[in-house]
Parts: sequence; structure tokens; C-alpha cells
Amino acid sequence: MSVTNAEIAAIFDRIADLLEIQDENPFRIRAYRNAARTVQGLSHSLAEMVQAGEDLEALPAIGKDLAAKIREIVTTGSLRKLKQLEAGVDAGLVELLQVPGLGPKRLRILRDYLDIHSVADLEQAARQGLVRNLPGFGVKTEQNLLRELAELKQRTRRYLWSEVEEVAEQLLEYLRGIPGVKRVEMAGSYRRRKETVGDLDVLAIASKGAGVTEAFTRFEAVERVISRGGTRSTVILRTGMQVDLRVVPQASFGAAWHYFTGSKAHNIAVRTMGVQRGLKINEYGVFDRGGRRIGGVTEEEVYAQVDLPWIPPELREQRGELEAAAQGRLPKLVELEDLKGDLHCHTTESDGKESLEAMARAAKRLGHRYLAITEHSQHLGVARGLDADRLLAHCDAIDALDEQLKGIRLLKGVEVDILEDGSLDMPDEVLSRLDLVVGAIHSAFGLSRRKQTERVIRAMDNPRFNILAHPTARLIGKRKACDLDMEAVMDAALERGCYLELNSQPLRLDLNDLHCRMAKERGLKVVISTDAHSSGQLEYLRYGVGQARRGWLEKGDVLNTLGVKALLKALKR
Ligand code: DGT
Ligand code: CA
Ligand code: CA
Repeated sequence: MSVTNAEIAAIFDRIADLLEIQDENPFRIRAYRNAARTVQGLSHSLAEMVQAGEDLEALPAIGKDLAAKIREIVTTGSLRKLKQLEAGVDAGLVELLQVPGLGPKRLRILRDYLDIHSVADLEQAARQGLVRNLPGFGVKTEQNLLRELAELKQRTRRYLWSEVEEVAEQLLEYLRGIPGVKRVEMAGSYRRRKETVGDLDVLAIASKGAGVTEAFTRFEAVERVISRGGTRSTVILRTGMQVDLRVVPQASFGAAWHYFTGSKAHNIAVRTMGVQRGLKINEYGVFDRGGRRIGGVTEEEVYAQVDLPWIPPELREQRGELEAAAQGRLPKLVELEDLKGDLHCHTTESDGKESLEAMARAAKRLGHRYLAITEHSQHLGVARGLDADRLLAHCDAIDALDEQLKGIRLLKGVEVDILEDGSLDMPDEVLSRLDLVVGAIHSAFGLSRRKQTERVIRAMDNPRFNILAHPTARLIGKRKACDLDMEAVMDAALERGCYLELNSQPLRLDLNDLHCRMAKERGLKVVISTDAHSSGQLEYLRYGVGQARRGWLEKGDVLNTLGVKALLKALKR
């Protein structure tokens, strides 16, 4: 199945919506709307027209520019222009567009009158009865919106990857233990290590009558069974998360694993490459013109049929991975074992839950060669942040323990607050006593892009500054990212010999995957740190590594793959 006309029309309509939210030129908006209508009404498949090389500009309302966009959608499964627009519009507003009854016009009114930028904002305003008085709204609309919002939350609930990890691993182990089950693997966004997962997709090979379906529906965490079949079953877990199980024959396993791993855009692009070679690629296998199966036992076979090497799941987002694979320049992605230490953690001295010694010994057990102790500074009162005297005393304690502990080097650091004016919440003389200075924003998250960017760059102007921790300060699903000109921040870091952190806390994962790639393209190394507040959290590095891999990072792109000597040298400014 290739891209349908309806999907193309939906993309054009969405672009029109986004342009309208941004108060763009009405003629441009109308051009997209007209194009959407034309595409929707066509009786023949645009994908086929593109593949046959037909002239799209002959269609009404389709000019050169839109024809090129249609070709891009058909061949890549997505449109860069749409992604750019989505990135430029408030993510909250984009989400609100999904609410039935909320078009761009109403969204603009909500934004302009009530400063509504998210589902949560709208819910609050509607509960308070503020929405009914807006022009074009009313009591009934307000009530409808509240109902739609409740349903939207139900529909779009996503789970942090880390929240899903345990049950996913348990389910794998459980199913692998069923007699007659030959193989069980996870697919979908979980396998691609997306920071959030909508549902779990499980694939199994089992001999007939192995009872894998029965066993699946009796899995301990299952709350109810939605459907039960020989090849496909669906359950809902107690957490509310859906899990799909597909039982496939061995001959199709690779094709099915590839298909259900996604992403959808990646699949469509691979399938299109198949079409160009006269092949049919679907979840059952790879088939030649005569309908003969010529591959599909393994994923490698699927890729090989379109002349590509196997592509790691984290890269399968249709962001250039197919081109890179074709040219033999796929990255060799960083692995957990490549990391030599952790450069951000807390102890009971500030808001950590365990002592300095417990943290240090745990890091040593993990095989770390170094651990930087980075307590909060005093501006963060809620975290019992340290003033200069307490930090200096803590440094002595770190040195004393470092003397005693063999096999791991303890580094003296701080997670200093970047104040609103970009100055650092600790005197320079104290900062110069440290091995490294990690700086972070913990206040004034809502500054304008210009002010926030200036603030961060000013902090990096301090020659003692080394690493910008959780750069956007977002909390997934809870607090949106600060408005930062990330390219400017990265360029400034590079010029000054500073680094950006990829914080591995599951709720942060900040930098995100696109930022990681942005850093890599500039030659700016990323630091993968845990920000651990307990010894168990020191193992969160695996989450950071997942995100880094989605961001195409290789060992050489990550600062803390260096040994301690090289690391300290790299931190010198
Ligand atoms: P999620 O669950 O929202 O976090 O994201 P995914 O990627 O796990 O998506 P899901 O569970 O809807 O489907 C699993 C995979 O199945 C998806 O990544 C690609 C494949 N797939 C699903 N629907 C389609 C489709 O309509 N066309 C193609 N080509 N692939 C699809
Ligand atoms: Ca899924
Ligand atoms: Ca699914």
C-alpha cells in the first residue's frame, strides 16, 4: 500500500491550518486548501501518477511547487515543509488542532483572548467558564469542548519508554518461556526507542497449537482482552496500555518485524524502493513480479532486496537513513558500553537520596572510571542548594573520598543555576576550584526566545562554564521546552569550548533526538549524563543512550566516552 490521496490531502489541509494559526498570507492558505480539495476529489491514485511519471501540474490547483510536494510525499511518506511548520508552531496549539470543533480560527481566538497554548490551558479555562463568553463560542460549545478534551486525553495517552520497559521485558521473558514458541520480539516505537510509546507491538513465531495466544491473554499484567485470534490478539494492561501480539510464520518473520517496527514513513519509503525494482514488499515478505517470495525470513533480507544494509531501528524515521544506508555512511551508533563515566549527579548534600559514598561506590560497581558530583547551588532553595562555603566543604569531602576509593575518579563539580540575567549562582573563585561546572536553568522558563538564548549564551561566556545541563528544561508531557535558538546556543558552545548535556532522566531526555543530530552536524560533542538522585538512577544512562542513538550519535560524538585524562583536557577552555 502506498500513500493514498486522502493522506496527501490531509497533509495539505494541515499545512493550511498551521499557516492560518500563524496569521499567514490568506492566498497561500487558500492555495493549500484548494489543492487539498483537488487531491481529495481525484479518481485516480496520485502515488501511481508519480510512479508513472505523469504530469501533476496538469491537475487543477496544482502548480510546480505543489507538484514537487506531492512527489516528496509519495516518495518519502512525509513532507519536510510540514515538519518545519509544526516545529515553528506551539506544540500545544498543534495538539489542540486535533480536537474536533477546533479549527485554526477558534484556536487563534482562544490564544489571543485567553492565552491558551495547550490542552491543559483550554481545559482549565473551559472549567472556569471563561470560554463561553468568547466571540463565536457559547455554553454549549464550551461543554462540547470539555467532552472532546476528555476523549482526546484517553485516545492520545502515551507512556514514557522507561515506564513501558519493565512490563515489555517481563512479557518477552514470559512468552519466550511458553513451550512451542520459537521466537518473540518487540517491534513498533518501543523497538525504535522513541521517548514515548503509544502501544506495544509484539511479534512471535510459534508452532501450531502452541497456545501462545492463550498464554498472552493470561499474562499477569493483562486487565482485559480486546480480541483473540490465531494470528492477532490485542489486550489492555492494567496501566491502560494496549499490547498487540501478532503470530507470524518463520518465512515472514523478517518482513513482519520490519513492517511492525516502522516507522510508517520509513516503511513506505522502503516499499517505494521495492516498487522501483518491480518488487512487492509487505508484512508477509518480499515478492517478485511473478508473486514468488524472494525474501522476508530476516530483516537483512528485506533491506538487501532494495540494495541496502540493515538499518538500526532507532534510525528508521525517514530522516535520511535510507540515503545514508545507500551511500554506505550509516553511523556506527554509540552503545552503553562506550560510556566511561557520568558527569551529573546529586547526593544528600543537596536533593539526592543517597550519600556521597553510596553514589561513588555504585558508580564504581557499574564500571565507571569517573563520576562528577554536581550539587545544586543555593538559588535552588527547594533542592537545599549549596552556598559557597558548603560547596567548598563538600569539595574537601569529595577529595577525601577520592583518595580512599581506588578504580574510580571522583570529580568536583556543581550544577549551578543560570540566573535570569545569565550570571551564575556561585562566585567565580569557587567555580575555579572545581573540575567542571555544569550550569542549568531552573527558573524563568518562559522568557522570549531572544532573551532565553542570550541568557544561556551569557552563562557560557563565563570561562569556567563547561556543560549546559538539560538545555531546554522540558519535562515530557508536563512542561514544554524553553524557547531557545538551539542552533545559536550550539554555535556559541562550540566557539567557547562548552558542551551540551543529554540528560538521561526519562522525563527529560533533553536534548532530544533532533538536537543530538544538530550537535553532531556541527561537530559539537554531547555529554550523556544521568542527573542521578539515587544510586539506582546511575543506570539511567541507558535511556540517554537510546535517545543519542535516535540522534545518530556515534562514540566519537559523545564526550564521556573519553578516559578521565582526555576528558579533563577536553573540558579545558
Ligand atoms: P506508537 O505505538 O504510536 O508509539 O507508534 P508505533 O510506531 O509503534 O505505531 P503503531 O503501533 O501504530 O504501529 C506499529 C508499526 O506498524 C508502525 O511503526 C508501522 C507499522 N504500521 C502501522 N500502520 C501502518 C500503515 O498504515 N502503513 C504502514 N506502512 N505501516 C504501518
Ligand atoms: Ca506501537
Ligand atoms: Ca500497535
